Amino acid sequence: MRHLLVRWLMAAAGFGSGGSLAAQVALTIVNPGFEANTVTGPQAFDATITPTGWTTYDPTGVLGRDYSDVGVLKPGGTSLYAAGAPEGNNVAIVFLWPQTAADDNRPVGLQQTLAATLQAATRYTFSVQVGNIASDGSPNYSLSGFPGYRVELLAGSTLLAQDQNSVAPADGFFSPVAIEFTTGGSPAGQGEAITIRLLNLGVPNSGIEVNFDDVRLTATAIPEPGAAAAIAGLAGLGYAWRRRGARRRADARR
Ligand SMILES: [Ca+2]
Repeated sequence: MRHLLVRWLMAAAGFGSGGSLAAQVALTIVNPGFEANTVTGPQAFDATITPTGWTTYDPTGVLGRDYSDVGVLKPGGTSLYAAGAPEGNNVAIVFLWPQTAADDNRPVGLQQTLAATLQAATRYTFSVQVGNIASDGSPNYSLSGFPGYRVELLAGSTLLAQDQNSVAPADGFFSPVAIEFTTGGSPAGQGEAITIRLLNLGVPNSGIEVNFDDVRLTATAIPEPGAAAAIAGLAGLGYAWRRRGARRRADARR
């Protein structure tokens, strides 16, 4: 009886029959770990690939000039990342070189617009691994240092949340980044498609390449305070009914 009552109340409050009060849902990201493309050949990377499911973000036209490009890296067995990829075999590349003064401090990277749209009263958790590639000893360019990163969460053209350089991975390592963002009752961008951006900031004289892997976004519906209180109250009522029924059965056995 109690379960039926709670289920009915949750349905009435808009949580779906039998649904969880605050179920976390993983929103679909195409190719979230950059495993969809195969890196072949003698080198560990392919800078001719735009990872499947992703498009370039390059508002100032930096990519394609000189060697600046995006691609896919398979670091296993190299000294670039001695521990390999954080997820699967591959990671994404955003490589900006050479950096002329005209290219400095221009964010460039990858973005993906999801099928999911921004919902009211929902907590979003966006996480990604950010990598600082180790030097490969090339005399022509140096991968040492780190040009800075920013990851952004948008709905339509509304910037919801971002993380810029909150972690500083050492050369040859990835660091996890997570952003939490909770919408109110009628958020800006509500109903618009969610976009994720992964950017190399192109800070001059401080490294060339940023790598990304294991991109995730989850959504958790936050119950309206009134609905949650009603459910808690009626669940308590159901409990009381069950207790009363148990007492009656106990009395009957006497
Ligand atoms: Ca991967």
